Amino acid sequence: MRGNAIVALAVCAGLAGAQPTRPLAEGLHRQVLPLYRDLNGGRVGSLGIVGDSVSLLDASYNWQLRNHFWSRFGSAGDGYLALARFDGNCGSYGGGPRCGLQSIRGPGSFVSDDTGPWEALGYATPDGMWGELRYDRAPGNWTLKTYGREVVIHYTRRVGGGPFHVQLNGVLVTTIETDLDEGEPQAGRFVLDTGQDDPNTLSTIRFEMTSTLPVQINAVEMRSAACGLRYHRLARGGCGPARFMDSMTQANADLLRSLELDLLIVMLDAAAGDGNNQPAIYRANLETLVDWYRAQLPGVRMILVTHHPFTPEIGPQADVILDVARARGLGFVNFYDLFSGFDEMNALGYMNGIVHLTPAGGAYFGGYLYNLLTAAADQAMVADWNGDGDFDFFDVQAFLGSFSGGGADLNSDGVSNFFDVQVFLQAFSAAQQ
Ligand SMILES: [Ca+2]
Ligand SMILES: [Ca+2]
Repeated sequence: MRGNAIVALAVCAGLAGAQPTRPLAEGLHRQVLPLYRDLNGGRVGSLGIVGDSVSLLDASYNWQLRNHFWSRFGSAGDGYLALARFDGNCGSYGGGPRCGLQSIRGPGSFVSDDTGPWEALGYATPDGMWGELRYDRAPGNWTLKTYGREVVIHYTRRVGGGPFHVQLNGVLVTTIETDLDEGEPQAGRFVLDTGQDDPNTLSTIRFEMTSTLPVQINAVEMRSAACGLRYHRLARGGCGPARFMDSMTQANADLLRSLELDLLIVMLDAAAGDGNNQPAIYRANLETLVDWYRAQLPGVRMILVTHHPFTPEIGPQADVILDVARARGLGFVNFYDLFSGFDEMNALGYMNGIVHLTPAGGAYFGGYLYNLLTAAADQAMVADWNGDGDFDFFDVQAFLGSFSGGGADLNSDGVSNFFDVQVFLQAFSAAQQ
């Protein structure tokens, strides 16, 4: 009896003292498969990242992640980029790689902030960001220099909106009407063919309003003539799930669908409206937002990523993110447990201030995430042997068929033997997790 009691006590003490261990990654294989199938198949792979300033700034991990994809698979263009206060750079200034366009704002042109609370015009956009032309004695106008063979102009149609001209390299291309008779704002888009096949040459696009009515133009989406990765920046500084919930609108849903995403990464910590470090409120908001994306973007795979450990408050949020991902069968990536905290990351030269990343920090986390996603994808493509997007018995059957036909040399040593079976089973087992 006494022995049993001691054992029971020890077990309880052991449980009470045990720290919950979060995996560094989970459930990635299923999520990355469509993106890498497109990329490996010589098609366009479309990736969006919903995030805060950590997924916005030019030195950050997101551009470095994109560059890894570009160097292996090519660039399908610079993607969606909002016309906000920070609209990237062309590589001519700033601390990071090329991340966008060159904006020459004329009189009567206004932009949203890139940080903090949403304004009403932002409800129609994925990141709360927008540009607007207004009439102030003269028609407002705006000139952009963009990359890409095609430039998709994302504007908003709304009651009271006016028409605007689109010029390409000084020549009038079209006049777009943004008025609606009634109802909620709607997503509008115009695909402009620049005729420019060189992905590194800028085209000059000019918008000019043609009445006294305001015109809302939110973003350009830059599409190169080539295949490869197209990365869409969908981030806004200082915002968590509660802020992004302002954009759970029909206009934004239609805009997001038009990006034809293969994979959506969500990396949001608790910010204003998320309960001031009360994990239950953060959880409810994250669930609401993630479930809205899942409902509006059926078939788009999703990975939830924690922040790096710049503050211990990220820890409980990492637990929430893992739970939310697990309950929905989404992917999970855990930056939080990669380092012990700010001091360690700062000593490595990764921190710019107390939250943001230096170019070295951006390079580290971008490279780390790329390797993680790519390793999962390499296994996923082996595990889904019959190429139907699922990992199941039929893949085992199909693999054994290939194996007995001598066509399963997975380790590239010239023969199909037991070691190739091992590679397949390892990939298949990892893909099930
Ligand atoms: Ca399969
Ligand atoms: Ca072999």
